[in-house]
Amino acid sequence: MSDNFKSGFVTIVGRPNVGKSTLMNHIIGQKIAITSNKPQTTRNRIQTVYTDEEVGQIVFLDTPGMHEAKNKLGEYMMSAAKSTINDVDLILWLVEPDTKVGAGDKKIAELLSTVDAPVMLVINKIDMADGVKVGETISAFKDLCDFVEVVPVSALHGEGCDDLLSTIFKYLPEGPAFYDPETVTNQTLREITAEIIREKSLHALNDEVPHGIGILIDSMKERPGKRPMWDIEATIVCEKNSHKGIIIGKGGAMIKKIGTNARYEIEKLLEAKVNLKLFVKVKKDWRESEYDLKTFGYKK
Ligand code: GDP
Ligand code: MG
Ligand code: K
Repeated sequence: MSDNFKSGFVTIVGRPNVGKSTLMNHIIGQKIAITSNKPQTTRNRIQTVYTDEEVGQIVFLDTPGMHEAKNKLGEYMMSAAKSTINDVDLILWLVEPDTKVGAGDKKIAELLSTVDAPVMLVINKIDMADGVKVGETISAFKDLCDFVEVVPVSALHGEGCDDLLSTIFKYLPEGPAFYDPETVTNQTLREITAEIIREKSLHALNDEVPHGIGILIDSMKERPGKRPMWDIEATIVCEKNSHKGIIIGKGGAMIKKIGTNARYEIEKLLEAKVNLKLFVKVKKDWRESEYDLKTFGYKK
């Protein structure tokens, strides 16, 4: 490690679907945070670590998209975003290239004006941007907030990501690494496995089940023997009987698709064969209860 090694915490804020998880995945180069077209699929406090042994270490706190609270889950996510913002050295505000400033953005700006950490405007999805619109978006957002930098990127294709990383390091203090250089996340295998199943479920279900699913890993065991092999049982929890039907699908087609896609990803993660059994359970109003939020992984 170099003499003036830098290290610090960075958080990404922005509306749902602007590409926060995709950016994390690109920077780390493997799948950690889940991505989905459906907003609010990212749990709080997933720490993702990027290390350049010559330069420094960045610990990203992947926050959920900030939004108006609609129920307990919403409230929790808003307060999680608030608490993250106060603990970081730098904030990235991610926006899409063609964005009109909305009420939510004004709220984010208001929140950011109360913290000391510098804020960087990151324009994502420039692969699908029109230059004029980008210019308009930048000036509209500059009226809201005092940005230290404006950086355009395409998280999906990786354009601008190296520039983004070196710009981030400019704003981090000198200090030792928090994690080993090999570390990419603070999540356990169990948590990542649940995230993978959640992601595959949301992708397969598209918009059919309105964002109310939770994933429970019931058991996860490595089978003794020469060949690496894991047995995993997990339950997809939903709010209504009608949702259960959709998740199972005609003749079990949907749950089979979710299982196949998840198993493929989990096998790569564990570098082993995986025997995955999925169950579906209805639990009404689980998103409203504090206890259930903890059980389903939204812990404080
Ligand atoms: P989050 O809710 O902010 O975490 O957003 P996600 O990372 O889940 O991304 C939402 C959607 O935008 C996904 O379908 C991504 O594939 C897509 N997306 C993310 N970054 C880019 C990008 O740079 N270019 C394009 N074209 N799509 C992107
Ligand atoms: Mg996300
Ligand atoms: K998302």
